[in-house]
Amino acid sequence: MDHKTGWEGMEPIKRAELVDVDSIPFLKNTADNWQRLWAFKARPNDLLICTYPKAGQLSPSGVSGLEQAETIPSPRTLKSHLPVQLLSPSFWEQNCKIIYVARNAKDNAVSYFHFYHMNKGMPEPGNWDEFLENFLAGKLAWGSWFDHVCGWWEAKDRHPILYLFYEDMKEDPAREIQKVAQFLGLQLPDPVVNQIVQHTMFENMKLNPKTNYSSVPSLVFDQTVSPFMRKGTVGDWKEHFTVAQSERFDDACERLLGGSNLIFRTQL
Ligand code: PPS
Repeated sequence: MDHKTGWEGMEPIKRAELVDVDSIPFLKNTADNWQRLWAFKARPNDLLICTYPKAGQLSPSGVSGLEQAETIPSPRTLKSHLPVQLLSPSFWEQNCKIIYVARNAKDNAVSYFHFYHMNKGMPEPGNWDEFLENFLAGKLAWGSWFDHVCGWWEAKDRHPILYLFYEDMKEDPAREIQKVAQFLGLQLPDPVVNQIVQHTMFENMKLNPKTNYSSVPSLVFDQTVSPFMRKGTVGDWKEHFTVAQSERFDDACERLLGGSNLIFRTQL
């Protein structure tokens, strides 16, 4: 069978530059499409899954890409990395349900660094130390992790937002799936929950071509550099951070998250 992927004859791609929208750095493509993104029409029964990049959206079936999103039938599951203040107002007007997933800064930064390397459409990552400085300064694509997790945390008191943590999902996936079900007004029998747990296990998603991004050509995602489904653990940061880097992150977390009651676990 002759499968067309749409990637045939593709030229090597150039690493993107970052362009600010409202002082937040975005990939140039996203910034160029800003008017359309902002004007995006949500539907009341849309479910939106939001994360800072590499927090484990666990939802590769969610749609990214404006054209696709506009044409698919309801009820839609959409995903976004937008900081809360830049989400299209239509989602608030339609009172859409939103699930936010946050991951601790250290593991998130490690994952993002590997992704910057393997995704040839991202800007140059620089070395590990430079990358961490950019992470702390909010100079990576999609802006500051701190502002992102805090902004959505505050928004959850005003909107139907279920705020979940990657670490909780790893600790007890069935419990977190039940939280999602309850939020969506669904009653899931235990066998169904167990099936979801199986399907969403890191090891199974890594093998599943629908979730491991193996269909994306290596000119874009070079999975020999780092697989998209890389490690899927809590605490991998210990393999990458020096003591000094770890202390710098701890200080930043205390300073920038201190005012909220937002608490992250960096190990289980
Ligand atoms: S993206 O590109 O922002 O949409 O990436 P995202 O899927 O949000 O995050 C990728 C990281 O999440 C890990 N991941 C998982 N961990 C545990 N279980 C499951 N099922 C799972 N699916 C994705 C993925 O491995 C990336 O983290 P790292 O630490 O790099 O492994």
